[in-house]
Amino acid sequence: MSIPAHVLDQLAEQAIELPSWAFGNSGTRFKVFGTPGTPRDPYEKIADAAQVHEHTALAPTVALHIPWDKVASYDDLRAHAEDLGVKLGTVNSNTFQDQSGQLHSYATGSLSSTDAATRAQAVAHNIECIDIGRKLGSKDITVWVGDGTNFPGQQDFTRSLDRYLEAASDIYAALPGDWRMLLEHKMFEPAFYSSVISDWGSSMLAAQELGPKAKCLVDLGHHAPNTNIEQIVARLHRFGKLGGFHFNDSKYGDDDLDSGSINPHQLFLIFNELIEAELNPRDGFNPSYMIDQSHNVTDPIESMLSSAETIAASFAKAILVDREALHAAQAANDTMMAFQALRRAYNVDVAPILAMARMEAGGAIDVLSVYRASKWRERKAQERSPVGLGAGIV
Ligand SMILES: [Mn+2]
Repeated sequence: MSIPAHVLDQLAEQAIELPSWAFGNSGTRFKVFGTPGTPRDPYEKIADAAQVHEHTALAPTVALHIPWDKVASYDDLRAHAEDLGVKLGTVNSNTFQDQSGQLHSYATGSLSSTDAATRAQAVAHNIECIDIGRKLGSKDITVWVGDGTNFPGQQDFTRSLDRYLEAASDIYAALPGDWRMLLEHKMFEPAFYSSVISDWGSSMLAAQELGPKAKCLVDLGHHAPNTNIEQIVARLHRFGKLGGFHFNDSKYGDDDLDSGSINPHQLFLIFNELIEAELNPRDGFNPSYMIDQSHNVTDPIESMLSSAETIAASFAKAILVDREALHAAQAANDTMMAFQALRRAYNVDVAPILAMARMEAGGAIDVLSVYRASKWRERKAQERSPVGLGAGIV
């Protein structure tokens, strides 16, 4: 089969960002199990992430989470990443946990707290993240708050949002000119009755109020089951507010499973909307593609290799959609042929195309086999002493 050159060109441009926090030990609220060779610090997390880029040629940047990834010298951390062939990307703030030594607890809220000093502390933390990001070469800060309630009447919906918006605008004011503030919504957890930024509507309204540098980040697992996420993507793009993704998958209500492992068709339909969006840019089109998933029963590097390949496959299939046929069928209200335009592309086995793209980019043809043959995990299990079991998944 001959592969159209434009398909390989577009695949070569795809870049997926990996989260540093996905390479550590992970688990559920019930138990975190240790695995041999787990990275002990941000340097080793970046080394593991660089393995994914080495084999897939698809993951050139690593997102950091502050304070988990705090180090003594950010210039040194940046040089370390670049020595390994990757760059540092988005910085993520954390006001959903209390850090040791902090003055005010986030137990009842952070940016939306009723306590002004707690809000100020959360704002200061986000501004510190921006300062760290400037040293790292970042251009985006992702802000997710766990703020919300467990009881009707616990807080006033409107006043909570007012407090959030006022605090978020203080963070926005500290953004460098070429930065973006990505607002991540999540329907529930840790709050189970209401969340302050619970859905794409709240996120978009907040982003519109904050200003043009505020965009919305879509974490696939942060919606009710069966939500039409591809339509949300189209809506956010229509109003110039699509900032990026956290890719993962979900069967019930989690945000932890590997990208495309449960519903690869949804991932394809999202990329189909992204291709349409790119053809019709509104206020720019520059979403970031990050993975945010939790690996409890696999080697995180292997899950990332597999997930990067799955995301690239969805993108490749979306590129292969005959857009002329699709648009003509839509204009003629020929429902079956419009559907078939998508179905034909979805049914293409793109594995050979992806292998060709990886080979041309210097990656491996069979990423998992090459990674296993490298014995990276076995070597790291020897080199790295076991770490204490942490937790914390956004
Ligand atoms: Mn996320």
